[in-house]
Amino acid sequence: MKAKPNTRLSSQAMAFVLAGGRGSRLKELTDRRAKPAVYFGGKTRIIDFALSNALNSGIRKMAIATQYKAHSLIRHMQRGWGFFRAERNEYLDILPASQRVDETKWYLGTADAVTQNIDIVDDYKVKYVIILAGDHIYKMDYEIMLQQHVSSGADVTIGCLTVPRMEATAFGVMHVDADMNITQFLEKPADPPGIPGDPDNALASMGIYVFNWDLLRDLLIRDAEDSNSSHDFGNDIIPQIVKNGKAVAHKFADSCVTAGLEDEPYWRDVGTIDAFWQANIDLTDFVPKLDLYEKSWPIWTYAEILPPAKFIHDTEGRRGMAVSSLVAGDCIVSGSEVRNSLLFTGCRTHSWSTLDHVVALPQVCVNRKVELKNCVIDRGVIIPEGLVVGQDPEEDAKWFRRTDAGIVLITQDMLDVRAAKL
Ligand code: ADQ
Ligand code: ADP
Repeated sequence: MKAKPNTRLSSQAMAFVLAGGRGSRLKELTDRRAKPAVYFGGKTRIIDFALSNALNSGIRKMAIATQYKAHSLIRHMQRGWGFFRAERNEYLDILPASQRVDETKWYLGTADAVTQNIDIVDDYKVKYVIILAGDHIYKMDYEIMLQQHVSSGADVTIGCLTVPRMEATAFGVMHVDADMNITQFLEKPADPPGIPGDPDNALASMGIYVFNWDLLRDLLIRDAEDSNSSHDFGNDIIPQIVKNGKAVAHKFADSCVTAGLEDEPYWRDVGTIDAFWQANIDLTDFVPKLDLYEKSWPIWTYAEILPPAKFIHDTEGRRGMAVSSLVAGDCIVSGSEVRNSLLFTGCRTHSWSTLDHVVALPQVCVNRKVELKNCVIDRGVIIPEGLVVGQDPEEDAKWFRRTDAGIVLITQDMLDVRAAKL
């Protein structure tokens, strides 16, 4: 009997992940690392979501274009994603902007990041390319989007979701007909058009695109020769296809993986301090909208083999406890109270301290008699004894970055400046 061929389209597709943007609205969290390398959810980094989606969808060929502050991202990829094997026809290439094509050019725009690596994509010998952003939190089965792309005969299929109209200024916004053909596409419009019949919402591009490689290759070569182009998908390539070809919208709701806890499709651009804090804190909900514990769609990451988290009474019998919180491995909570918070790997909290709605990135040390509320603390920060944050907005803003919503970002540099001035 003849074996059946693999009919999953993902076996003929590669994921090209764009991870080169700056993510400047995350302020000091992206001073030294690119946004996709920012930690999220207690153990993972933001890029793990797009890569795990690709892996879980059956894609075994991936390329990641990096540029801005790429060191911690590259290190993470090497440590956590090095299990792809060429002998199994699996590839994962990290593509830093390395001036391979032209010694004067970094990646100019998102499309240029692909153009500069055309020869590498050619070598993958795939029929479809799915372009992803490396900086969003969501679970999605790309195979379903690939199936729609092939059955509709589109030149490009664009992942889309519904967002409140006034938030759509940060997105590509589209109009579609009854068959989901995109009839209009506006990149980051100042006054986004609403959905007909639903004027308070807009249909926004997720920055996820499926192309047949042959077609995309031709478009990129033509775009590279166009001196008026900014060589960007959202600004140049997509509007051009909408005008001259067939662009089709794919509804995220059709392919999102919700784990059955909530029906609402979950997608977050954790691009600001407030959004980053909120999406992390949301994980402490009794029924979180994003379920990290669901086994059918695991989020893979690099994790060191470390001892378990430990909760101890201090020498005077003060309880070390955490409630409604996520506490990663190698944390020690000693004589302190942690509530509605996330402690990433390797944190320490000491006696008489309280943490309330705090996101502490790896290796944060909270010394004694500290009170922290509504904070994000960068990796490796040592919080000095007696520090109180979250009670006096003026004092918080004097030393730290306090957002309008009252979330306080604390970095070691800020604490060092404070220590030098006090
Ligand atoms: P933005 O998110 O503003 O809009 P952009 O800044 O181009 O798009 O970033 C997209 C992705 O590409 C990010 O992951 C970023 O890190 C990466 N990137 C940016 N510049 C790069 C470069 N030169 N080289 C390599 N990688 C780079 C896009 C679309 C919108 C859509 C939103 C959805 O243009 O239409 O609505 O994504 O978030
Ligand atoms: P991550 O926490 O994302 O793994 P790190 O914070 O360790 O990454 O570092 C990110 C990048 O910044 C690395 O290239 C590292 O060498 C550099 N770096 C870390 N701390 C400092 C510092 N105090 N001054 C300058 N560069 C630093």
